[in-house]
Amino acid sequence: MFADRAKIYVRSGKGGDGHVSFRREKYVPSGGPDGGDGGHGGDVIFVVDEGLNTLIDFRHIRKYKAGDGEEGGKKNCRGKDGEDIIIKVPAGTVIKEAQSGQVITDMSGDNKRVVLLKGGKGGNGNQHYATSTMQAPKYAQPGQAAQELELLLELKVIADVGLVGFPNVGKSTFLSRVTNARPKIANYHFTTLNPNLGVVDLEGTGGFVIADIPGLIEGASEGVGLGHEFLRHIERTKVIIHIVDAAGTEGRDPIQDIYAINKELEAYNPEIAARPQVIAANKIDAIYTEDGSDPVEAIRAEFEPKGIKVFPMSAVTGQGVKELLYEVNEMLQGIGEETTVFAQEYFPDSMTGSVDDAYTVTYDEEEDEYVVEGPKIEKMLGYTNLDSEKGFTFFQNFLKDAGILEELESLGIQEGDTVRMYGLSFDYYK
Ligand SMILES: Nc1nc2c(ncn2[C@@H]2O[C@H](COP(=O)(O)OP(=O)(O)OP(=O)(O)O)[C@@H](O)[C@H]2O)c(=O)[nH]1
Ligand SMILES: [Mg+2]
Repeated sequence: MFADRAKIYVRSGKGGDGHVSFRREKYVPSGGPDGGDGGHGGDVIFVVDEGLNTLIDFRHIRKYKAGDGEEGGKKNCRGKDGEDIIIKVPAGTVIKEAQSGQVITDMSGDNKRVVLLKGGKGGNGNQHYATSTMQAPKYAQPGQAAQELELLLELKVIADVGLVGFPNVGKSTFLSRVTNARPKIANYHFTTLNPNLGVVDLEGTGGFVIADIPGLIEGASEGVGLGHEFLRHIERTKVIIHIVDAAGTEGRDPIQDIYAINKELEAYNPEIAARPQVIAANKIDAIYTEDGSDPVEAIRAEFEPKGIKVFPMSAVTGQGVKELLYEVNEMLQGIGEETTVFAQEYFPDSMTGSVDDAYTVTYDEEEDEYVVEGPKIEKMLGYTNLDSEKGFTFFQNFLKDAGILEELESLGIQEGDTVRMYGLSFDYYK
């Protein structure tokens, strides 16, 4: 398991309830309503932190909750808002809904700050509900509910060029030679466990970013070695440098190696396999063959007819490295600027506003009453003066249009039965 995937739970803050209270004044027998509004719940906000490059922090803390809004108080006192929670992630983090795996947002490019879950709105205090006919409203609006989601965070680094190849072929050596990055280099397999990024500062060009990833081996797509999950880090790259040990220092045949790696790329994602590729025939300083044949020529003869260019090089001595870089730069120029950005597939309720439409209709056996609840109902109750005939007709029409009457009927409601909504009760008549 790499530190570039994490599953976390997030919850926004609940809105504080509105308050019911009445003014107490000397010589005034019963004052007007002065119940304050509830505070808003805190939002769940994701921001990009350029200083981060792994999701390791999310292995230790898995639950992230914003603060709840406080209840309103007497004397029109508004409840305190709940605190937002700000979650910092590295650039290139793709946020998905955990169950479906669908993308909610891709924290890359200009997308540096996203309100993923909005806090619930605070409820209105009873100060809002006084009307000429209802002087002493005993109703206040409850705060909106909190929202929660299980999220999958996946880091897909943003680089122009990806390095692929077997372990030990010299990927990290190459990165350290051509960029400012200083990855670990060692003569054993799987030295690299997390991706390394480096910037190539090539004379006369704008430069580009290279991602060095762990080595692949045959069967990686079935989980052999480190598996192939980390290939997600080259999903956004435009060009692939396929590094092969042309000297065959571990006894493998370079041509077979190239085919084996390409097969693994294909198994992970055919789109990556189809991306423009160049072959870096590395370790030419170590080539020795008994019959004097040139393995680089063999690689060329095999792959150049397929349109893949082959560059002999030594990442250790630096021989041939410049030629390869200029070719890659040329390829990048031809492809243009845009990086792959993952489009939104999953829409949390609070991003679309549809949370306001939700309502429930239930039957309360104990009280022998039908209960209608939901934020939209509350809102309507808040706006409507039910004491006036006009207001009441308006509210009835709303119940009909929203499909609530139909639901009540399907639950078996009879004329004269009681319907309860947020502290208001009335009898049902057609
Ligand atoms: N002779 C020679 N040795 C090289 C060359 N490039 C790399 N090496 C050596 O090969 C070994 C592996 O190099 P790394 O750069 O760590 O290889 P890697 O592909 O990043 O390996 P993993 O991270 O394990 O996948 C080290 O001992 C390097 O010194 C080269 O051009 N010539
Ligand atoms: Mg390495």
